Amino acid sequence: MGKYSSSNEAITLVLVGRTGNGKSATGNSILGRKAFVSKTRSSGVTSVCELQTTNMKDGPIVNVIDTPGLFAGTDSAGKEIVKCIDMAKDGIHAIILVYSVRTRFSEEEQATFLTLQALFGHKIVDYMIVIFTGGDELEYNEETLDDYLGRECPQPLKDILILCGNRKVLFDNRTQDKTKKLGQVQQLLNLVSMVISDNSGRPFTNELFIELKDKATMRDNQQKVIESLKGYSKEEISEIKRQMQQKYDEELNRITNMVHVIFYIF
Ligand SMILES: Nc1nc2c(ncn2[C@@H]2O[C@H](COP(=O)(O)OP(=O)(O)OP(=O)(O)O)[C@@H](O)[C@H]2O)c(=O)[nH]1
Ligand SMILES: [Mg+2]
Repeated sequence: MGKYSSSNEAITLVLVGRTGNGKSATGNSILGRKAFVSKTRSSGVTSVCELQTTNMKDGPIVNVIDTPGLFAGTDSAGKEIVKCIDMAKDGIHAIILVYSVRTRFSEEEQATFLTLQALFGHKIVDYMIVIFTGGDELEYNEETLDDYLGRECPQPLKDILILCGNRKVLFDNRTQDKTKKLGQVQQLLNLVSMVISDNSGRPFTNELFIELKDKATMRDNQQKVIESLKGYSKEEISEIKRQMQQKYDEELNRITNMVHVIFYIF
């Protein structure tokens, strides 16, 4: 297997998409185990971002961040996005847009894509890969992904695929066939590897990212300084710590509100 990133660090992938499209199921297929809860339900199953890690056989360490259906205009959307950025300590190597061949591409999904661009800038498309879930249904109908897209691809989805450099994979998250399971993950990893090399090994970052990371680093450094302070009582140290945490939380709230506002404009 090829080299994935310049320093062979872990690769971080984030799964985004409408609720019920199969983000958690796809995360489990990538990890090769049932790490995320995936269920048939009319309302959202995953409610908070979650990170799980696997060490691919003969391959890289892969972090997978599963997200809730962030873009349904929920109150917690801003908070979850900030949390997701915070979780991706070393940046995000690829963003996986999860669509399903079992449901029609919706206006909400188009809006989600535009929101991601508004929030993170146009360059974010260079990090995107599209996964279509429901490969079993297409197989049942003896169709390929290209057949499906040939008859069922509205213009906005066509545009998204073009912007994403046509990087797309069909996933069947229900299959028991080991070869098929490995094959689809390998196809994804090949695209991830391509994305990483096209981006010169640099994970995604932008001002919002940098600002958040700086704040977290500052807080961690401050905490270390306090712990090494001499001549203060336990109570005084804990009061200083509390004030610092409060300041950090206020900053985080400010950023979270900003993200939230952008979400509501769209
Ligand atoms: N037939 C079929 N069903 C799938 C596939 N992938 C996911 N599903 C089903 O779709 C339903 C929703 O899957 P989830 O993984 O929970 O979807 P999600 O996007 O994580 O949903 P939220 O957490 O609510 O945002 C479950 O019943 C899955 O079994 C697939 O490839 N084929
Ligand atoms: Mg889920």
